[in-house]
Amino acid sequence: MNTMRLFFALWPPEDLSRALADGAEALARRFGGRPTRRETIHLTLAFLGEVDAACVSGVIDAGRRAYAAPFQLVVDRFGYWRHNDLLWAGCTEPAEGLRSLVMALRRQLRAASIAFDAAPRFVAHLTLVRKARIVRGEVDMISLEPLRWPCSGFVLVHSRPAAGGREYAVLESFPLPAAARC
Ligand code: 2AM
Repeated sequence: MNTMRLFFALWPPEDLSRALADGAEALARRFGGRPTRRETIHLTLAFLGEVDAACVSGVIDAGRRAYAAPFQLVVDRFGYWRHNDLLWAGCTEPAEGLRSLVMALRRQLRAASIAFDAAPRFVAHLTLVRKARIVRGEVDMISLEPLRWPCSGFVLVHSRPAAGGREYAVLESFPLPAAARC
């Protein structure tokens, strides 16, 4: 079977990804680990994993049916997961609009019988450094100047192996219509 590794994501505008990439490099200098490259910084909405290439059009249709209104995120904090040494940026106040979008996507994927990784508690995060080494509580001491992110669309991404890691290609973009009802 010919498969493609897919996920739905919010892709930050360049000014935001640049600020986050600068932050990632500074954090990696301080705590070690591998900073995320600017062009790959994103916020995953739903991770599908390996999908039969013949089913991709069904995935795109599910994305098109996932209606939600545009919203704004404020990226204003760092977080750290010890189980996978992942240092990330996220939001103190997760936007209701983001939750609605994730729920709408999950509904449409389930309705189309498309499998995805559905953690019971969705934690919105942008991975900044992998394999970082941080002492407990240390991450709460690092401040992040709030970054405002107006979100007016999301994307379906194809993750492919590449020299030195993975590369991401946007397969399809989905605008969030201003008149959408949640
Ligand atoms: P991460 O940054 O926390 O590793 C592409 O791999 C994207 O999908 C990443 O943002 C990754 O999150 C996310 N993702 C979610 N669940 C995943 C899984 N089970 N395996 C790999 N990536 C996953």
